[in-house]
Amino acid sequence: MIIEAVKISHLRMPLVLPFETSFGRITSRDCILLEIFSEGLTGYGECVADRDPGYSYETVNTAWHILKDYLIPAVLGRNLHDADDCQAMVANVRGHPMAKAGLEMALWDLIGKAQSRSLSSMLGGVRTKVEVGVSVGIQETPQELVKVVERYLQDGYQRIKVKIKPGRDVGDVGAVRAAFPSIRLQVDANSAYTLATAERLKPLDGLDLLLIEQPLAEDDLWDHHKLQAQFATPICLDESILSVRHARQALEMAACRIINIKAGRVGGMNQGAAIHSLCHNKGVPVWCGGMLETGVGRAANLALASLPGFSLPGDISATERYYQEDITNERFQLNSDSTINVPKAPGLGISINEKAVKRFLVKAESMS
Ligand code: SMG
Ligand code: MG
Repeated sequence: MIIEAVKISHLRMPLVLPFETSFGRITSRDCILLEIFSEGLTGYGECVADRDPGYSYETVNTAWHILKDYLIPAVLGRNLHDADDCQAMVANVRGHPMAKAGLEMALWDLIGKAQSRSLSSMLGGVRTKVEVGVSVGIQETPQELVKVVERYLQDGYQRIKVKIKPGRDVGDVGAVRAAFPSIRLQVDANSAYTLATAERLKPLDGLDLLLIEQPLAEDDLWDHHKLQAQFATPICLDESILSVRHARQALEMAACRIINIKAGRVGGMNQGAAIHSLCHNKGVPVWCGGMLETGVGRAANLALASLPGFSLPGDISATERYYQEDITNERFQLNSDSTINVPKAPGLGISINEKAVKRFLVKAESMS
């Protein structure tokens, strides 16, 4: 399909509740909505880079620059048959995986619409609904955290992830475990510890956690290897895994036993699916991470999580957990068994609420 035009829109959407991690607190979420136009069809994509470089070095502004000055010019007017073509055309740009993944997502949507196939079926998905959990930010006090967790359990979430940071770790997680002895529970430190300070996390090993996510720095596979050797609980890597190669090396050096897959972090669905296959072949569990996506990225995450090796619940919650008003007409609901349905319609299977896009718009630019 010849790419005739591409539009990028920087959006800022208020969150239902503030979200606090070890690197900061946000009350709204920025993203870039991509639209690519070909043969009378529009493909939508979401670039998940946030306003600040807290989770990764990419921000909505670096992604804007890379998309506008490099990635979009690389595909405009060219004939693309699939995501492999897209990946080949942007391969000269080093890094910036979130910018690349946003563009690739829009292409998947476009091609799915042209071929009348859902993203899930194009990727080789095997599930019509996927198990999900909720990621709970750091609260004022451990008691407040227990209350918030209780509310999510009442909503029907059967897996809880608690964000931790130095000083707000063992006490918080211990309080949640004491209140709910049998729930599926895991923690995420977003790189807030060193090998030395992670010593204090040792009591987590007694709390029957599914996993400890990204305790150490993102560029520190080796110390994760040393830490994993000290813990019975599996370490799961998120920020450290930016490619299939990183995933293979992390597994070879036993730096983790589980991998969180986010298409945005690894440069696209193609690489996300490839990391899934690598892990599936080795019997290593994977799950789908989240970046507080709008309905656009949420649809893509559900399709990715429908692949057979996604054996742990994803950070994919219902729309109402994040946004009162979303930019998709479709709202994703939690089923009573803590699952969300995988979209069936062609491409991402979503349609855009243009009024909402206008309301949240910071700036837009079209290129043809
Ligand atoms: O989408 O439910 C969601 C958020 C899940 O905790 C979540 N994401 O490190 O896994 C992670 C964080 C990254 C985003 S923090 C703003
Ligand atoms: Mg994480």
